[in-house]
Amino acid sequence: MRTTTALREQACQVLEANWTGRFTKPAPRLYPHQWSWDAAFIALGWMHENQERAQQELRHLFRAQWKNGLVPHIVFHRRARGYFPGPGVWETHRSPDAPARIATSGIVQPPVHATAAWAMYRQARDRRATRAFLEELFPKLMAWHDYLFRERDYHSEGLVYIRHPWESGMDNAPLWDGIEQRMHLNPGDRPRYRRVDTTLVAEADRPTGAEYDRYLYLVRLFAEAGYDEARLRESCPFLVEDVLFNTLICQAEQDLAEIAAELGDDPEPFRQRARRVAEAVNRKLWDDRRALYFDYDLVLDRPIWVRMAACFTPLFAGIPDGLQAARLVSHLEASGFFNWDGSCYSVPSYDPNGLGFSPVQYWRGPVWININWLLIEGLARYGYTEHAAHLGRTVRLLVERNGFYEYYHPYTGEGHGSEQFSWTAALVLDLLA
Ligand code: 2M8
Repeated sequence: MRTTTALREQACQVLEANWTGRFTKPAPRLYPHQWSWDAAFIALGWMHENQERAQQELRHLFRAQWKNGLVPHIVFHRRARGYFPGPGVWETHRSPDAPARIATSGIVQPPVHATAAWAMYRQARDRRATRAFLEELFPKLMAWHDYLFRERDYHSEGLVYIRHPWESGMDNAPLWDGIEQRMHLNPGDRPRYRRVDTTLVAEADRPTGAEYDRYLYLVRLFAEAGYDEARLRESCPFLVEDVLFNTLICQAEQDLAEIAAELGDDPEPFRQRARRVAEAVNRKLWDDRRALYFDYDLVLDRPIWVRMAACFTPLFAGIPDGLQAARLVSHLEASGFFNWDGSCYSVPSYDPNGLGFSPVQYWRGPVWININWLLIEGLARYGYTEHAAHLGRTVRLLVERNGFYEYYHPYTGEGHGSEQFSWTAALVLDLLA
């Protein structure tokens, strides 16, 4: 077993190697630009080593915020090549809201930013310097959350929707299989493109060609609609109220309330909005018979009964009551997601007994460190400290034995996807702190 100091040093080396001088790349070659939720997780790691870098990470992302408050899922790095789809595919100039001089994508990712900013402030040795940063970021975070509630709450019910699998952060999760099958593409609808990802990591670890066709089809739909949300809301074949996304906005609103209070503003509107999301998640996404939260397909107007590790994450935002939490934890243990005996590295991203489970294919089974981090925090929040500690040990074992990979085979622990993956390193730094 490596010492904690050695592990921390290695994690720092990963972040340092991926630091571009302006932001931290998620991975050395596979992801050469800045990604939105990666930036927040990465800031949670940097904050233990270098507050300036942590702040720079979020500053760089929010500099690319759209006029309507949207925080893009990718901020393109001018000098970087070798990623598909690049700025030309997104055509964000068709939107009056996109920044003129910064190339970005036109979709979002889960909102972890206020959570990262508040943690950075609490962690800071020099609170005065960090307070100035918090003051600078506060209006941008508000605009970001306002955008989500203004543009993405279809029924004004306190839940925000996503309109692309990439917006969930869990790109090829089995959650989307049904919707993607419904999206029948005629030959003329099939975009022509050449992927780069499969030249950099094993093809079997990545989404399929059929999935990429649909990802690109949706991007073209958005560009052709000029990114006009009112139009997209009515025409997009993919509209989902996602458990993970809504959990993270719920927690982010709670953290924004703390930030507001610290800056002398009224925290109550943010607390109210967080409560409203929590109530809506419990009302609409909680399945009492199955004791689990499920995504909701707004197009078919019905739940998506697919069991992902993400379905347990409302624990992170304090959404379930004590009884629901106890049932969730029993479910976690009984279902093959969580193993005390080490027969499987907990927690795989998707139900090991589920249809289409794969131990190597991206979001269809492998263990992801960010999902584990959310579950560790959530279990600890409800007093399940032994469970949280067990997951913490699993994460440590995975990186010690295999390195800082993007995701891991749940049975062998072998690393998959990209090596030197930034959020794995960053969240290990946070867990070791
Ligand atoms: C993955 O997604 C990108 C597209 O956004 C890709 O596959 O090219 C996902 O794992 C996503 O959650 C992550 O933010 C991104 C960068 O790490 O990679």
